[in-house]
Amino acid sequence: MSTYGLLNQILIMYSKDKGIVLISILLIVLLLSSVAVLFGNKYFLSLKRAQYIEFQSVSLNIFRNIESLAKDKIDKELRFNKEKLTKNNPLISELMAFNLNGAEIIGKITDSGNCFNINSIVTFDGDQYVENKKTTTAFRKILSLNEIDNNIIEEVIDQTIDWIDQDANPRAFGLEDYYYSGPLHSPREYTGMRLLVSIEELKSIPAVKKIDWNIFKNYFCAIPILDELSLNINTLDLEDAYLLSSIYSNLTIKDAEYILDNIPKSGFDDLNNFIGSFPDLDLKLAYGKIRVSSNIFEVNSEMSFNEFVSSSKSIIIYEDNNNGFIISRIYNGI
Ligand SMILES: [Ca+2]
Repeated sequence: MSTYGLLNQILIMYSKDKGIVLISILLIVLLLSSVAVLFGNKYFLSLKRAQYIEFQSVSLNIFRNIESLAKDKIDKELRFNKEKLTKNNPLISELMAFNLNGAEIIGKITDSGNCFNINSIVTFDGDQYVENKKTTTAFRKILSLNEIDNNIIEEVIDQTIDWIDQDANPRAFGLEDYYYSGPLHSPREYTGMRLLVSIEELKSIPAVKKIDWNIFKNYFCAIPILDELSLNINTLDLEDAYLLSSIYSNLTIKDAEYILDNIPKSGFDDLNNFIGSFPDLDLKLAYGKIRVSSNIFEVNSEMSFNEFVSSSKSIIIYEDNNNGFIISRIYNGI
């Protein structure tokens, strides 16, 4: 017998108490529908959670695959064309884009040899990290060009070196654990005592908070290797004039812009070719190395599916024997 038939019978049986029966039925219907809504929400939530967990594990797999695909491409490029890396090399100018069952995946390789590696602010003197004076000179210049006060620049230098070095002695304008683990700092923490793996780590240094973050975002990177400051001239853009100017004592922004505007499409072949192309400029005294190729790459991948978005960033470094190593890997959104 159908529900409707049953209801009809009840109504006939208790026709005298029609009102009461009707109200009871309405109440039951109300109760059942609220239970349904409750179950529905729970079901929807657990479905969402299951979807997210799947998205998370697919993302991780995809990122590993993009990373090894990127590594293959770089391996091949370095095997055949190690001497020079220019802006229009397909390795860095072309995206890797895929669509996988509705998920959009984009991978991009960039040259990490054309930014100011903050870790070059230190060098290793045998048993500890100490200031690299050539880099701090370049650092002073790039921040002065950005109109930062000298006092603040000295604070950023000393606090960054203190964050990396392994002693507990603060430099003249520096800060050590007594500050970071004390009541003035929140959350309480200890200094890194290691090289930075992400430029974002600078955000916890008090003097850095006094400076427009875009300056660090635009020119700096954190490659966790100990090496002097170096730039690949062939992949710099016109916006990198401050960066290029900073590593030469006598190079104005205008001079740097002139150089960047005149990089041949096929790039410079070597340092002499670069210096010889600008006989009127003083390119002798440099606070870092100018290179025409790179051995450090960043691989960025992004995956989006419905409202879920995740991304990853890996840094790959190549040593002289052409073996590539992943030296850092950061995930977002998963
Ligand atoms: Ca120190």
